[in-house]
Amino acid sequence: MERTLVLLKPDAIQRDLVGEILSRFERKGLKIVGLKMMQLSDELLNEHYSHLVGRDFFPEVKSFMQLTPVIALCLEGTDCVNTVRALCGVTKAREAAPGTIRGEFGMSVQANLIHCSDSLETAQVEVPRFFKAEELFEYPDALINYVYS
Ligand code: YYY
Ligand code: MG
Repeated sequence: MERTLVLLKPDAIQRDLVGEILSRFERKGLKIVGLKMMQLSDELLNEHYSHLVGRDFFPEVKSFMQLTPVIALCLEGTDCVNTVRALCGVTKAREAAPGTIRGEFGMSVQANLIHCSDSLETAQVEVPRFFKAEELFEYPDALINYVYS
């Protein structure tokens, strides 16, 4: 089973959308294996958004991500990385498909509610970047036969 990293960004927290977004992942059948609130440091953001360092909007993205703590989530499921990416919608929220998280709740590029890993390779770097091994859990999933059969 794959694992992927999700961050609920400061706009999701300020707009009281945490429960709504978590609930979407739960209802989809994805398993929460890690969950915590954290204030992101400059150092962590420089690593996490290393592909954006040098872009003119990077300082703004960084301060936006530090406006409040974020909620970090590790989700597990078959083909979980692509599934979560599809549930989130494209980066520019106002162009994201209806039904997706960004498509339903966002209008902005920067304030697009959520981060999720963009590939399996990225997820394998991002999950340990945000979660220590002891913060991730293995436990029986009572509904697994109903979700996947
Ligand atoms: O993976 P995703 O979040 O969909 O987009 P990225 O291209 O990795 O950019 C990360 C983050 O940066 C994006 O969610 C919003 C912000 N951003 C921005 O504010 N302005 C841009 N032109 C591009 C990205
Ligand atoms: Mg990205």
